[in-house]
Amino acid sequence: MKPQNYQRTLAFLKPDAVVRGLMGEIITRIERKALLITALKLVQLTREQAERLYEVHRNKPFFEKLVQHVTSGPILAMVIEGPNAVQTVRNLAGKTNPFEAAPGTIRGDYALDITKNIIHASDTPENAEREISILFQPEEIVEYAKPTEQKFSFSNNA
Ligand code: 3AN
Repeated sequence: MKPQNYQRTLAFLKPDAVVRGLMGEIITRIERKALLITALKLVQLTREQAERLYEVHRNKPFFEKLVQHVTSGPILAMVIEGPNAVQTVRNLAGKTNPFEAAPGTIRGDYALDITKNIIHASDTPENAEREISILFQPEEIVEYAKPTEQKFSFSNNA
């Protein structure tokens, strides 16, 4: 049975991560955390998709640089599920600024540039649904469970 706090979130590896060959490394971290990847694909974002994804930052000075970066090459988009998936994936990602991101986090370990900071991860369940709908058709998301999750329920489902 799925715990009460079961969520899904949207994450994508930015082009810097893809071209540096870090996809496997980062997918491994997500899998090791026992999260469930229920959709995964390489996408060449259009400018329109990128602008929609980063809608809230439209008036920020870094917006154009950010859109240019995420459309500069493929991204690896994924839907990730699990208990508190939104916060859990953001914890794995680490702080936005790579100089503040703790060692052991994805950004803390692999990034030196705030634009090319390896990974995007939704910040709320509502934004996750909005962002998922920009990148995935419902039929691209697969419903399945790991054998361990079928047998045991999570104990911390407060
Ligand atoms: P996060 O990705 O950690 O949720 P947001 O949503 O504040 O951070 O920002 C979205 C993206 O915009 C970040 N991943 C980063 O690449 C870029 N960004 C955020 N703040 C800045 C900044 N002060 N200067 C340059 N780029 C920024």
